Parts: sequence; structure tokens; C-alpha cells
Amino acid sequence: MARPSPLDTIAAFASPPGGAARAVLRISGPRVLELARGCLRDPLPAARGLLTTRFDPATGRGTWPALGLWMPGPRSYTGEDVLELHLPGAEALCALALERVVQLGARPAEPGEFTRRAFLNGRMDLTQAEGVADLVGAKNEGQRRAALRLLEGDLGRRVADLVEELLGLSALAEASLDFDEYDTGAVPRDELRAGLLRARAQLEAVRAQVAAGAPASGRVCAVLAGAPNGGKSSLFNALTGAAALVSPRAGTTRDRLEGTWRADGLAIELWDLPGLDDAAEGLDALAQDRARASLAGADLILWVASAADPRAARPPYLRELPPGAARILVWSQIDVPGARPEPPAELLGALGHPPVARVSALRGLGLDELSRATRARVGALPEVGGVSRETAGRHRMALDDAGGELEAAERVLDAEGPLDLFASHLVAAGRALEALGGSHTAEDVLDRIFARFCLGK
Ligand SMILES: Nc1nc2c(ncn2[C@@H]2O[C@H](COP(=O)(O)OP(=O)(O)OP(=O)(O)O)[C@@H](O)[C@H]2O)c(=O)[nH]1
Ligand SMILES: [Mg+2]
Repeated sequence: MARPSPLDTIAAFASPPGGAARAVLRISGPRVLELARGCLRDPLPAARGLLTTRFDPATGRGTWPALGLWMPGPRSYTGEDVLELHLPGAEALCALALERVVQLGARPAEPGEFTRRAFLNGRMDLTQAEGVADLVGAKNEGQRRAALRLLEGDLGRRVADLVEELLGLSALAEASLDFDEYDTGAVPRDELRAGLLRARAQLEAVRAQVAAGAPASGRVCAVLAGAPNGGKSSLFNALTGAAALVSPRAGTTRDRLEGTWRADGLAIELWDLPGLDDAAEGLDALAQDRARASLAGADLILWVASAADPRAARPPYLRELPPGAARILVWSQIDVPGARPEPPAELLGALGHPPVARVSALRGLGLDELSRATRARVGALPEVGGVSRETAGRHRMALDDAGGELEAAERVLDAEGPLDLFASHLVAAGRALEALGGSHTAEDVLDRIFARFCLGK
């Protein structure tokens, strides 16, 4: 079967079939403007925006009210010109509307074709596209959260970092080849080995992340969130044995930190987030956006409020907690002289009366209480899901391929083998990883992935 051309303008209903109050017809591609002129009574606004108009099916049977959402490329879902028409949902009218836009030059879209275009136009990587499919197919809360984590693009970013590391290392090996040739004797085998060990550790970390999101793995993802300076990173260090930066300056943590916490026998993937701060600007605001996205993907929120901070009672950003997400209030820094022994009723109420753990990361107080409370809370979570089996399987295969290449590279080093062979294994590992994000991914693999989508997505 011939592949649908990416140059066509495509159209499909983004709302489910069957009568409804409203139906959403999505159109994307180079000819959207021209099409709109053919079926709407009013012209589209010059810039991105909303248009109230009437749709004309050109059948002599009148026109219907229509709301047009105009999103010119490249800042649209697909990266192309996109028009979404909100029309009356009666099935007969929907059929006529689609017929009309096809008459005007659009082609009915394949399932997943809008998202495929988003991927082809660099609006998202392949792991994020899989996140979209998983989100649409999510059957429970746990699956929804796992899909959101993918959609956030974190896996793609980590893999891209690792690929860069591998390519740098292979370049170093190639450069050493030249040294050999001129007999300077400067082959930095120790440096290559150290780099390889680093890359393998990074790969293991990505594997652990993928395993945590795999279906029915039972792993839970918890975040430490709250106002700046609440003691989140200190607690993160105490729970995971990490050595994250801690300081009396508000806004110390910028990037999300990740570690494994054994809470009362349960392995928990723990994230330390930047303190939430409405007034952040520039780079800090970017860190805030990422922190909020992480918050949305967590199974459990450990809200850290300092017993020594009189403003901890009701910070404004409490409203941003995803409703319904499981929470524990961590009443921190209880060792500070003059600290309030109990959290105020106002804070408890705002959080929906969660279980409370009183801790001091500095003194190691209350950590067992926190572990027990966490274990109990996780036990009561609705099914902890994961990404779909298709997604998990594809990710695992790519990572296994890359792992195999890195092992082969190590064997070459062990045997004092040729460095160009060493370098070629690194490049092959990089290729395997790039397939995860979607560069160097075969068309038939893309076909399989996007075939899982529903029409109009
Ligand atoms: N006395 C005492 N001080 C603490 C405790 N936990 C943290 N601190 C101090 O509080 C300050 C802030 O701690 P961090 O762990 O950096 O706080 P954070 O919530 O990660 O801060 P941001 O990353 O800026 O949001 C540091 O000076 C810590 O040493 C504690 O249990 N007791
Ligand atoms: Mg911190």
C-alpha cells in the first residue's frame, strides 16, 4: 500500500463518532487557508485566534453555526496550519461537512496522522508521540500518569544526552587512532574506559526509569514538592543517600533530581523538585514549568512544609496540586528552636487532610514514620499502571541493543583490540538509542506505532 503523502492537507473528526452536541473537525496542511475560504462565510483572522462564523456545505441546504480555532504553523500541534471547526454534532451534518472539505481538496486523515506529522515536523519526539497514544488509551489513573511522564519528554532528553556522550567518546577513540599512526604513543585507554563506564551507568539509569514505567512493575513515583527552602533536598539526601546541593538560599534546586528510596521495604522512585515560586522569572520560570509537569505525573506527592517557616500555612501554589493525587504532608525541620510542633489546621484543610509525618532531615528524626505513612498510602492507591506494553517493549528492545553494543565495546578494550572497532560499537549503541527518540527509525516501525492511534489524533 502506498504511504499517504505528508504534503496533503488532511481532515478528520477529533471527536468520537455518534451524535453529540458538538463535533470537532480538525484540518491540517498547506491548503487550510484556501479550504477555509471555500466553506466558511467569514475569513480566518490574520493571526492565531477564534472565529465565530457559519459553515456552508454548498448543498443548497443552508448553513450551520461554526466556531473556528485557527492555529497557523509552525506553532500548532502538527507544526502545520491547523483549523479546528466546532460544528453541530448531528451525524448527518458531520458527514456532509467532511464531504465538503474533501471536495475542496483535503484527504481524510489516517489514524494517528496528525500526531505523526507533529513528530515529522519536530514538534515532539517518538517517545512523546507514544505518550499521546498511551494517554488516549489509559484505562486507569496509574496509566494516565505513566503516559504523562512520557509526554513530558524527559526520557527523550535523557537518551539524547547519552547519545551525545557516546558520540563524544567515539570521536575521542577515533582521534587516538591518529595518534597511533604518528606513533606518539598517546592512546588514552584509561580515559576511554572511564568514559565507557560513565556511559554504561547512564544507560542503566535510563533502563531503571523505563522499568519503573513498565506495566505492572509495581514501582511508584513520588515527588518532594513545596515552597523554596522547605528542606526538600535535605530530605531527598537523607532518604536516598544522594548528595544533592542544599543551601539556605531559596531556589537552590533547579533541575529535577531522581533517586531510589526504599520506604519500609518498598522501592520508590523519588524526585526532588525546585521549590514552587510564583515570582520566578527567566531560567527559574522554566524550572518551575518543568516542576509543575513533574507534579502532574507523580503517583504520590510529599508536600514539604517547614515547621520553622511562619508562611508555610497556606502558600498560594497549593492550588496547583493535581486534584485527586495522593498526598502526605511532611512537616519538616521540627528540630529548629521555636518551630511549630503541629501543622496549622488551615494547611491540613487546604491539602484535604492528608496523613502527616513530622521530620527533621538534619537530625534524621521521623524518617521511619514517613516511610510507614508512604507505604500505607501507596497500598491504598488505585491500580498503579504503566505505559502500554507496546511502548515498554519497544523501549526495552532499543536499550538492550545499546547495552549489547556497550558490552562489546568493553570487550574490545579488555582485549586491547583495535580502537576503530571500539568506536564503531559506540556509534552502533548511539544509533540504537536514537531510534528511541525517532531519528533513524524505520518507516515500518513508525507505521506500527501510529497505527495504534485513533482517528483524528
Ligand atoms: N535545622 C534544620 N535545618 C534544615 C533541615 N532541613 C533543611 N534544613 C536547612 O534548610 C535550608 C534549605 O534546605 P534545602 O534542603 O536546600 O531546601 P529545599 O526545599 O530543597 O530548597 P529549594 O531547593 O531552594 O526549594 C538549608 O540551609 C538546610 O540546611 C532540618 O531538618 N533541620
Ligand atoms: Mg532543593
